[in-house]
Amino acid sequence: MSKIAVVPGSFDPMTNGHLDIIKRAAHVFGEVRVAVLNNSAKKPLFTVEEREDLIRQVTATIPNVKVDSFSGLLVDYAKEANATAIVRGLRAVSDFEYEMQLTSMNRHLNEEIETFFIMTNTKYSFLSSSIVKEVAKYGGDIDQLVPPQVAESLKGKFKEE
Ligand code: COD
Repeated sequence: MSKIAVVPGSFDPMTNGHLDIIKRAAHVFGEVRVAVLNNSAKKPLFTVEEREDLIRQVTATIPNVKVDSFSGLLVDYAKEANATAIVRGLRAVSDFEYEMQLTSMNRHLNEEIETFFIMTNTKYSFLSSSIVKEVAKYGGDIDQLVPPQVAESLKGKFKEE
């Protein structure tokens, strides 16, 4: 039976670092569910629908990647999706503490779902959605940092302001 893995995140918006992790996960697992967190407490730049749509466009050529959103607990979403794994990306040692906390809590909530970590390609290790948004806001060049569809949407968002 092919194994399903969830790649969860805020993806506000997706960067080339996220894409790198999704592609690597898709090489290893039978199916990858990219799951966008729908969190009403946060004020994202892109709506959940916009974020899902962008990820769908960018991953359209990877047949075993599906895009979805979730609210509530990640482990509940993973169980519902019949996933046995959660995949997270690691950029640097600074990510480790938060990831360890998240993994331990998820394990406490559901022992059967295992978390796997994939090291990012070093050329994306400095990338985060917030840094990309800041650069885009002030008109900096983001074309090497995000997929073309995301770059276009980001430029559109900041033109609106
Ligand atoms: N290179 C490689 N990986 C990267 C890069 C990069 N440049 N940038 C980000 N990543 C990785 C991150 O490490 C992460 O694995 C993934 O990409 C998504 O990143 P983000 O920043 O979009 O997503 P987060 O960290 O905000 O996601 C947090 C969750 C949504 C997973 C978390 O808040 C959650 O599970 N919420 C649901 C509530 C819940 O279950 N809570 C209990 C557990 S604490």
